[in-house]
Amino acid sequence: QKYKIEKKPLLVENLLSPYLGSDFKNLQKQIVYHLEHTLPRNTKTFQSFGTYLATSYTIRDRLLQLSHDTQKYYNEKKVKQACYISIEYLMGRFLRNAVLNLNLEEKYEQALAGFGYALEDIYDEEQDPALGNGGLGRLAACFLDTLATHNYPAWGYGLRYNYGLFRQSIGSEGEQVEKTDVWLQFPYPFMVENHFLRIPIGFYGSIETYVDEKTKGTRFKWHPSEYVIAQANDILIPGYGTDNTNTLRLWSCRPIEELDFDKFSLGDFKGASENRLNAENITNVLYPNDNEVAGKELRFKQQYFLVAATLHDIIRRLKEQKRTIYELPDFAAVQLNDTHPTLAIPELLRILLDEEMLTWEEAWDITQRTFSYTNHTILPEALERWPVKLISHLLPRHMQLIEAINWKFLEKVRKIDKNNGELTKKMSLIENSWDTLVRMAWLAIVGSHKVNGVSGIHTNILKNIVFQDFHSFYPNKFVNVTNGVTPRRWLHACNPKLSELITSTLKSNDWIYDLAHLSKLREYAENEDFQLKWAAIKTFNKRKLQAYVKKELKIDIGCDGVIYDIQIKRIHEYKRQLMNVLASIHFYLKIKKMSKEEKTKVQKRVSFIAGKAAPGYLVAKKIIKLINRVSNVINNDPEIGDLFKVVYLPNYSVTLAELLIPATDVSEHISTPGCEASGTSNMKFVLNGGLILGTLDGANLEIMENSGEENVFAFGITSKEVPQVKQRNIEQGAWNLMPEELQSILGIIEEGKFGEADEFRGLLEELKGVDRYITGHDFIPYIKELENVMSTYQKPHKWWKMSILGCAGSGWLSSDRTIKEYAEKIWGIKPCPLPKIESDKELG
Ligand code: GL7
Repeated sequence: QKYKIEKKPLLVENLLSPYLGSDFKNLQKQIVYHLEHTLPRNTKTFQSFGTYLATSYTIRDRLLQLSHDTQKYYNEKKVKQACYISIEYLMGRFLRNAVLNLNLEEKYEQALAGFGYALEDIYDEEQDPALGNGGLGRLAACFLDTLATHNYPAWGYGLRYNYGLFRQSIGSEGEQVEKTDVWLQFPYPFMVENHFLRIPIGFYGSIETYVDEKTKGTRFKWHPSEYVIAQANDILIPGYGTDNTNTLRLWSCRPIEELDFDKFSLGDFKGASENRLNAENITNVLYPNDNEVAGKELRFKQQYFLVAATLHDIIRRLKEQKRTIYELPDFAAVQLNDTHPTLAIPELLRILLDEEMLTWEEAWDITQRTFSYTNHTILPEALERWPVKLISHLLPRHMQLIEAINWKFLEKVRKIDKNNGELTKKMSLIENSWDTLVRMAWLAIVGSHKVNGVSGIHTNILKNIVFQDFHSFYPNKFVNVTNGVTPRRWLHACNPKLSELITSTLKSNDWIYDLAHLSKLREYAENEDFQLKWAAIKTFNKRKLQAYVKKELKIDIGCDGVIYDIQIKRIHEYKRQLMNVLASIHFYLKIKKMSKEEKTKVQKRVSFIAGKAAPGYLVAKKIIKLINRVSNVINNDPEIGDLFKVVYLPNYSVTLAELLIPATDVSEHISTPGCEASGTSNMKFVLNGGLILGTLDGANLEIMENSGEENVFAFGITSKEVPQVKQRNIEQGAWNLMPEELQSILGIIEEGKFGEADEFRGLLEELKGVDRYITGHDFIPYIKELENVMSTYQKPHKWWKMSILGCAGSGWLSSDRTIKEYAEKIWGIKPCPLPKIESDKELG
């Protein structure tokens, strides 16, 4: 039985467009209209893909209308808005989310049923736009959903890459194979190309110096020698149960001149389109690195292109409201999502000084009040530093301004530097090491009024270790805002049965936009009847995954009584997928040694791993290969049968996560403590009744606080203890400290049990030598905790109680809570809901 959600009239229906009525017959007319006029197909050539496109265009119409109303209203009210600049957005599929947020699911179901289609199948026709790598990009997408749902005036700004994150498959040797993600080969109905908004962006060139007649002061002007055009592409973001519809504006790059006609006339056809190809290059591809800097000139160009177009747009919108540039910090709070958009700081300064003719003091004050910066990682390989030479060449005026910022900043530092310039050197925005480099994080800190980490432990590490000097210098600048995830996509949409059970149990669906309501589930944690329902939903979701594995990988896995143990995330040494697969070898060998009798007592388990490796990250690619080789041996060993399986799922994506997370019994978040800034998938698993097997790192710690320590399978040392262990590894050699069990597993790999002995030598040498991620040290506690997971699973009452309590404690993990904190602590923005116009007649 389906729970009926209260219907709220859409503002748009009351205003003008009877065409957009939401009666199912009206929806059918709209779908047929698009089928015939936009695609164009006809009712005889109806197929699922065409139906998906036509259906999506009807949603886009509705959202366009709502977004016009929203912008008009925000402009009238002159409200302050958040502008989130991020070089990545990992949005996931759009259609289901929009239909649910607009509360139109039943109507669309009915409309499509009339054409012989199930809405569920139509959802599956959509590609998953992968314009991001991992957590950082997915967080940005969750934030957009929350901002719209809670009626915050907000914009997202990013890049519309021609090619998203590569598609991954697994080759015959178990290796990762990468293919280009040509996501724009078919139209993407949810992105509206905005041809009216084209902004010229300059590069290279020279700086002119002149005397300002009025003030007699020296002024500068940058004359770029090359220009490209930034064109806006808007994705409209519906909120759940509200008319407010925000915009994610993605810039794509176009040439100033499409075709060089002179060259064309001379027969130089290739040269004639050079301009276009060079320009398109800028937004051609998403760099596939996660937690690592690519360091390529083209990436730097992408970063500048993004911020220059964005600031131009923000200032244009400010001026449209007839406001002055001095009001910028009251008009927009600009959030820098990591250091990738840091060039916004010198760019704004340039605009204010060279174009708006402000004084340095005025310009710097406005800049600092406008920006704030989120740090997402402390891994040294991810902290951006760009060569001064490269910046000077590409953006000469910006380099000059960075030097000026540094000069003025260091003047203040010198006053407190008691140690022979040591502090000044440490805090300088420009570093002299193997090259002269600009430290982007330092620049972001100095140019912002607030800097935040993304979990309690991460912010503490920032304050006390990574940015310690800056924290002493600016004691009020650093704040924590723990990450969160949207319960719309990550529970309501991806796990409809659980959503229904929660709504019917709580007799309200308020939890969908106020997740704290989940705490009321606590009283059902030990209720047998509720536990049975809860467990049945898990089984239902596991069956779906089981069918997927059979269909896609031709592997038979069990379901009832089998633990689904899942680790899904980018492949990275610090995330320790290697430790996971080494443990699988351990359990495999253990089962092989068992008698028949002993085998009957084994808790069955499937260990799933999914995740991509950056194409240039060779160690991570080796780890994928090892997992696949191990999986091949274990899954085909008749002595093991269905007792244990290892399944590597290729091409991990948001869509795959939506299938996996609801089907998980236990998920692994086993990073070396101190390395995972937060992690956000851990939150999604808890929300869906999955238990966590994890280390004392990132948001795992906050999950333990909120859901109860006893409801998490935690193991291992604290981040504070890690440096000592590392030091011991260096001094004594990790091999000498390694437990025997692990030594013998490494021996078996070296003997060539999983392919040629040489294949994995590099991986093993690291473990035996320094073992930077302390796998050896944590191996035994990890195995023990896994055993604890398996024995707990055999006590269903305890297991389901833990699962329900985990979920009940996850109110804190909502991105709605996160955004409220940003709005209050950092941005100073308030919700601005569109007024509801009461209407007694349903149009359509
Ligand atoms: C990350 C962190 O690694 C991850 O722990 C965090 O949850 C996420 C969002 O804050 O940001 N930092 C980073 O560079 N990437 C992340 O996923 C790619």
